[in-house]
Amino acid sequence: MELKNKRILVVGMGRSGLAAARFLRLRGAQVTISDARSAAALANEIPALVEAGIMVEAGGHGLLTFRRQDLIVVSPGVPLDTPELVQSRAFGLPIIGELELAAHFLRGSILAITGSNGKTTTTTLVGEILAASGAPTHVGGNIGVPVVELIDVATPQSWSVLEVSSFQLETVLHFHPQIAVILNITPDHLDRHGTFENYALAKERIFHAQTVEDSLILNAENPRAAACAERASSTIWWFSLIRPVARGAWVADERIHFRTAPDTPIETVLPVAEIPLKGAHNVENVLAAVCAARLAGVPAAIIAQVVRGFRAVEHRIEFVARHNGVEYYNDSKATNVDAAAKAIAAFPAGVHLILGGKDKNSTYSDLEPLLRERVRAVYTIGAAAAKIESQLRGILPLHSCETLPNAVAAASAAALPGEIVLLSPACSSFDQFTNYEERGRLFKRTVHQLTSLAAIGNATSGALAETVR
Ligand code: UMA
Repeated sequence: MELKNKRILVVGMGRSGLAAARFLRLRGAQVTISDARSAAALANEIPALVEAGIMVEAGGHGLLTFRRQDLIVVSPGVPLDTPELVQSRAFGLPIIGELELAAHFLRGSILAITGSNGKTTTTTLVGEILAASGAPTHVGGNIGVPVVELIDVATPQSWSVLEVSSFQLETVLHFHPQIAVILNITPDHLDRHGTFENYALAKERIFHAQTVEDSLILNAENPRAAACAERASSTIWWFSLIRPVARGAWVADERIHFRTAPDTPIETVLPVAEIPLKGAHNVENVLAAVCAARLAGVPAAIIAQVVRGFRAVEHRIEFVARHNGVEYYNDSKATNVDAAAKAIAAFPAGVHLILGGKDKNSTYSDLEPLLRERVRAVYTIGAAAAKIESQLRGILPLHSCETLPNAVAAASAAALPGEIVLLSPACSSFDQFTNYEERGRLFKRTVHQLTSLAAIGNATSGALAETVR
């Protein structure tokens, strides 16, 4: 792809757009970057962009700005039906995302992971396994490091382990992973994709450029992910939590096994009990990682060693504190109903659950069986609170808390020793926070403040008791 002197518009001045604009400018393109946010809101970004010779449009997207271009690079969070993009498409302008841009320049092998849930944990784990095997490894994508930033560090020998989202996949054409993983496809982002099928079709673009030489790893127990086998030209590998697979990884006799074909010897990788992560969904993530890493040539012993030492990624059922016998878990990354269901299922009973945020056209009543079985009460926050409460009324006690600190305080006051306070909101964070990380950090801070205040309270009353004596 020739970039020199090309007029290229980057839409969105977030992590992805800023990285794309800098990359394009360094390759000699005439770059404009446009963002809906005001110049004041972008005051930290604009001076460096101007200094680098990038033209900046802030406070909205001008139709003319979109007309005078050879190529448009759109950030993942910008919907493709944004009017300016619809118009540009009508004029025949090519519109791609940063992942597709990077795909033209990234050297070495690509191992890409998508799915509605588990992407970040699996990507991090696979990255750690490959690195432990001695392979030059770089991790990026939706996990937070724009893929264009890997272009300069990737070599023909290296692996780029990429977390890829439906938003990023929507615009790919040349993106060609040698190993692709679809962990699961369950409803998410319906506000953006409109229908579940559209969302699933965006996910399917992960194998669009694959051939029989490439591997596609699918979850045998997730119907929509498994259905991809019929639709891909790739060589299919499976993983299953409940039954042996012809080729791939599965659980039997409480242990993880792997084989390359039905008639090849079975390798036993490690006992399930040695996986230090909560929940059956995390066993699925490990199965996918085992399969991907074996296909990338890593011996089973190294995989087992890294899995044993792996800790929960921040904001994914992350243990925060134990106080008065109550355990607090931060699962802020659970931005859809299925992710929250998986987190609830990781605890047998006694859960005080904080739900809410920005709704994504989700159905919260899908949680009913799990709520009845394991959850004592729900504490709602954010813009989706009224919808959640209307769908869950009569199932269990509901407390409208509006804000996260209120919810933590209410849940902590109600929880008994042996019970759990879990933030697993089933919504995105954008109504009250910049992102799910900020929401998770506030949860942790609030829990720590609460527990340290209680500790100070205890110490003070202890000192008082001594004085009285
Ligand atoms: N913007 C516009 N016009 C619009 C919409 C947005 O100008 O119509 C601007 C916003 O004002 C903002 C910028 O676009 O300045 C934000 O762009 P973005 O939403 O694409 O966010 P980035 O900071 O570029 O981060 C993106 C991914 N964000 C999304 O997909 C929403 C990050 O994934 C990713 O880590 C990063 O690129 C690097 O690859 C986050 C995410 O929430 C974690 N992903 C979703 C998820 O996991 O569910 C898919």
